[in-house]
Amino acid sequence: MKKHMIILSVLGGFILFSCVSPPASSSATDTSGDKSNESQNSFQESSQHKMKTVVFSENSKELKIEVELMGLTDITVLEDVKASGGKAVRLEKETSLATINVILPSGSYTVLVNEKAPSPSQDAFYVFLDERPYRCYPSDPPLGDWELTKRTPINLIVSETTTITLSIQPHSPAKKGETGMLLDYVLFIKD
Ligand SMILES: [Ca+2]
Repeated sequence: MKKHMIILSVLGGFILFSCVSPPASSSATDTSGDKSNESQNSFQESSQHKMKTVVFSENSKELKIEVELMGLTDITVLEDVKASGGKAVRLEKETSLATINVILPSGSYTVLVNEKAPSPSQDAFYVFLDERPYRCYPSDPPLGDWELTKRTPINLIVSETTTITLSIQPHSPAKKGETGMLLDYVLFIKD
């Protein structure tokens, strides 16, 4: 009789355990589901951040991004003693592309590029802020030396901290630019 009780209570325990077990395991699944969502999100973030990211510090007045340190496709990096960091790049192919993510706190910004254009037919290129293209070029005719693209300042207003993708290409989908110019750095100035 005692044996039966033990067996019953063991069975009961087992049954109780089996009854409790499904919700327990399903709640465990839910939890792990949440966790896997979280890790998926952070994975998406980290895979997004495989592209280099720079941060415009809250208290800074400006951020200088060396073009040679951006993610580069079909671009040659050149030594240039007059360039910032001693290096610059040449946009030399139709497919040349430089990209980086920039985290900007709220504020209004002017964006300029330090450019050396050898001729008026090798001076216009595009800066994309996310998907939006801005045609940039230096003085006309270009100096043939380093100068900021002050003729084509890009004005940008950010209402809250935002990550934008900055990319540089010769052309925009709507209009052709040119190739053959040298680019040194992109300057974000907080207005
Ligand atoms: Ca540079």
